[in-house]
Amino acid sequence: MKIAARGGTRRLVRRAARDESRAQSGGAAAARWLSPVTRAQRWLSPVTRAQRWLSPVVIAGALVVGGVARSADPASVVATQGRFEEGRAAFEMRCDQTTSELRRLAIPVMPGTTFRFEVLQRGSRRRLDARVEATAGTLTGTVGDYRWSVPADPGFAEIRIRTASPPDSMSLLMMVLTPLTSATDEHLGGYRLGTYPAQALRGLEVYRPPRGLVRVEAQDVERWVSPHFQLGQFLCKQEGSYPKFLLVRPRLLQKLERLLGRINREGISTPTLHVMSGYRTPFYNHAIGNVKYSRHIYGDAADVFVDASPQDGMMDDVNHDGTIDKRDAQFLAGLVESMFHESFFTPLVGGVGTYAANEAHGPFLHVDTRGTRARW
Ligand SMILES: [Ca+2]
Repeated sequence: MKIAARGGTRRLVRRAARDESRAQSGGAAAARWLSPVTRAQRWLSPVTRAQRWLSPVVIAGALVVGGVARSADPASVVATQGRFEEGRAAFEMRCDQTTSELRRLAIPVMPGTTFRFEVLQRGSRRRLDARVEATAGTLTGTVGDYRWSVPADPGFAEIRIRTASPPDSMSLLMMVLTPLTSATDEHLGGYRLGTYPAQALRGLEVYRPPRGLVRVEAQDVERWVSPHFQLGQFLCKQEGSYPKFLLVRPRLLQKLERLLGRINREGISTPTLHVMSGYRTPFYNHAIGNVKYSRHIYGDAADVFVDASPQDGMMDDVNHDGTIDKRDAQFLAGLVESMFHESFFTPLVGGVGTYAANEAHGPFLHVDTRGTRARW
């Protein structure tokens, strides 16, 4: 969806920003009574533990042990050199409405469908010959133009793309969704989901209920969804046992990776961002007093902060003024803003909100990719 200059759209954007703002303050209030659980989850989460204790070298080792990537593969060299690597390949992959050069990217697909993707020279429409492999399903296609038959059963599969010229590789984590139609009594696979609003906000496509969600077992939380983010970082904070379900959209991952790269180029060394809140089920979203159209339930919003030095579960003093407050969130918002006129940013346009600390949380930044510009 394009940004339109018509008054109706501007009103909508302002309203969406207000809704999100109200949602966040409601969420903060609810977080106060949920805070013991949240704190426990922070310390018990395998992903958080890994981030807290594992050095980049150990993370690289875990990747090899986990069989996610091989050490000789460019896709696995991220964070092994002691300096920040953006994790971008020398070619592009284009599918549906996404164009990406990230060496890792998770893509949600509905079971039993056909996923078409192209392998392109960066910044051009020229197709490149590639060697493509998939761990499940069937791949067909010719030079740079491929089709993958998505398996009928929900789960994860990997598509690996290798090009000879330029020599590089890419790994797509294909997340075969569990259709939302299989939810009964507001539950999906025993996980409490609640109900998505049946009517899209103002009829907008981005506010239609998702067609399916990603089923996540305990062993899935460390799957890499992009070069510097893992699946578990986006899980809803609601209580419950596995399997859990979530949605994380490629555009959000692309935006977070752009922001992370921008932060590191600013001289702030951090291997990832702390995702305070990623996906929220409609049930959890409602329970914490949020408005029903929050971008978090659609899988393209994240509340984040930099937590690298020290790693203490709080925002760092990223603007180096000796205090940790809303101005640190505003500093990060400024970095997002600085990319606004870059061509790559056009499909990543969305909301940016900054929040001050309260008794439940420190300052943080909200970003989403709703398709229209919203600021608060
Ligand atoms: Ca500061």
